Amino acid sequence: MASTTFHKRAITAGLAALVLGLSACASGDGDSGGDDTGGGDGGGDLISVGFAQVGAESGWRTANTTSIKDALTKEEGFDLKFSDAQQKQENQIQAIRSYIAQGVDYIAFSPVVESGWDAVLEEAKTADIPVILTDRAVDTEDDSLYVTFIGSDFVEEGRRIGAYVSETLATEPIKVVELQGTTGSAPAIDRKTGFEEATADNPNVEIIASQTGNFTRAEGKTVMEGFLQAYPDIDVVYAHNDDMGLGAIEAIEAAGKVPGEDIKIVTIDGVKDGMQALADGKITYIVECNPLLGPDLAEIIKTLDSGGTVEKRIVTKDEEFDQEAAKAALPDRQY
Ligand code: GZL
Repeated sequence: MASTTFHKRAITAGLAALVLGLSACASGDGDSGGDDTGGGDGGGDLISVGFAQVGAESGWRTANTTSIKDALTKEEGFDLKFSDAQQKQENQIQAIRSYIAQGVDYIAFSPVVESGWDAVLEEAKTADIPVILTDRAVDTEDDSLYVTFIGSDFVEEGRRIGAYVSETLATEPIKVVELQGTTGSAPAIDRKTGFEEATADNPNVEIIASQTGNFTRAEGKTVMEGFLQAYPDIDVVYAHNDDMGLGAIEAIEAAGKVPGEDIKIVTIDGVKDGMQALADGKITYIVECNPLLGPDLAEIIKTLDSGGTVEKRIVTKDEEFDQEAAKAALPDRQY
């Protein structure tokens, strides 16, 4: 479904070009003269973008931040304003309000949780500032509050890792513990949904415990320590991201067990530390979640700024890896 947004900059561009053209015609000297009235007409005018990032909770987030900062540079025509919300929704809302007050041309953000955004997005809409969702979605009845959402399909990621567990690991009864991502976040909700869908028909798969580790290595380790004390017969850990899986490895080894042998770990993301653990046999399988959204975000903004249209939902592509595939991919991996 295409979405059309002729942002004020694009209209201004047209008007500015028209005025400059007329004045040049009038003066006959062909010199447009005067200041660039902010029309993105190549007159050195930067596109100002306010980006409200979730935080710096994981290797994935670090790679995502790097990708955005590397893509939205002054050389590429952007004036990027960037904030880190430390995984707190109130900080993201505050940052978005600050960008509105500054009158940026565009706002982009990765919503830390799905709900509670309508009010601030209404304020951005009233200020005629287009909003682009990256990485995570919002739960809203009014999809006019954002122009597009670019990110992975988290339900599909859950289905893919669930299919691997069901088809490859659950050839006999297995007890699974789940390390969920941030409570209320789109990836945590959807990855759980997809995994349950993919394993529902296999009676060998028993999910005996599920708890949030908030996407961090430290909290993943703490929750896994609790699981190990409560459940002596865990066969598989399903971690919603590599970082919690890496924390689980620390807990499993501290308990005198061998990750990848006594307890198998499957994760989502595919960041370098996770892929290395997979190559080393401590993680058993990874479904990727590509964090390199910066170039796509830059292209989307440039398209909108020139009066173009973009799809309402842009799904990024994700690979999946076993140990051999990880060994092959590691040397050239960008993140
Ligand atoms: C997924 C992203 C998640 C990652 C985690 O797109 O929102 O947040 O899977 C990160 O590593 O913390």
